[in-house]
Amino acid sequence: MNLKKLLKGMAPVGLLSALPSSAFAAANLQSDDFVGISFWLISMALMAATVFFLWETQSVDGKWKTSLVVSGLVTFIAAVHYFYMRDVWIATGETPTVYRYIDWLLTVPLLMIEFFLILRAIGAASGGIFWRLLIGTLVMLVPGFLGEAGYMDKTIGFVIGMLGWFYILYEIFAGEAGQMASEKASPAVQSAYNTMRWVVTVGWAIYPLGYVFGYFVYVDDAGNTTAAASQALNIIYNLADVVNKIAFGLLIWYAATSESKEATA
Ligand SMILES: *C/C=C(C)/C=C/C=C(C)/C=C/C1=C(C)CCCC1(C)C
Repeated sequence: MNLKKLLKGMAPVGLLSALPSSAFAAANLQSDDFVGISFWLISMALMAATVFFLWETQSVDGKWKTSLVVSGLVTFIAAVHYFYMRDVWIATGETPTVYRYIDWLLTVPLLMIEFFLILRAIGAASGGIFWRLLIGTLVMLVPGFLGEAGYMDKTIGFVIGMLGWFYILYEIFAGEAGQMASEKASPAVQSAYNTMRWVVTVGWAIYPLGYVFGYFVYVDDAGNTTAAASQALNIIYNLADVVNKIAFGLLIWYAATSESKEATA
């Protein structure tokens, strides 16, 4: 590897090494705080995943490079938010709703770009698909935030958010996006597209599950949520991020490397 390449590879590493100083530990992590431990573990995993995805752009073919960069941006943005969320949780024991939704508001549209890139690799994806997916995203996330933050009835926010998600599912299974995918494409692109549908259906379903446990299941007789509610909410959202940000990126990486290997073999 030549020096220029090495320096290019080192840039993200340098950037990432500055990250931990942006979030000082406000309090000590307790050994029985499993939600706090999950925040800690996942913040590190997101950082490592970022370095990995950006580094690996060097060993895949052209059209996959952008996909891997987008995966790296998703894990990078999430890593920064996890530092802050981790601190809020450890210092106050409260759910870091605002940081969580700012993270989603940035990373979910990036995942939509990722889906769009896969679609474009399949055929001529129209810009309209991207905008429709983006609108679905906003209809899903904004009412979710309003519900969780207490600006809107929790049930209404949830129901509208579910409709946004169903619309996205409709678009990728039956809409223009869904129809395009059944046309000819390389096996690696086909498998990336199937992975994507699978992730949006099963992987994303974990989030509304977290909302249900956080606001509807662990409720006392007076109708207030209990301590178990915020623990369940955060641990479920955290696990969902491992699946939908790190594992999803790895699946894209797998499709990219298998196709790139085939091309050079
Ligand atoms: C990296 C972050 C991701 C992929 C976040 C995804 C978030 C969702 C799929 C959220 C979905 C929700 C509903 C479907 C109903 C309303 C409540 C939400 C916002 C949790």
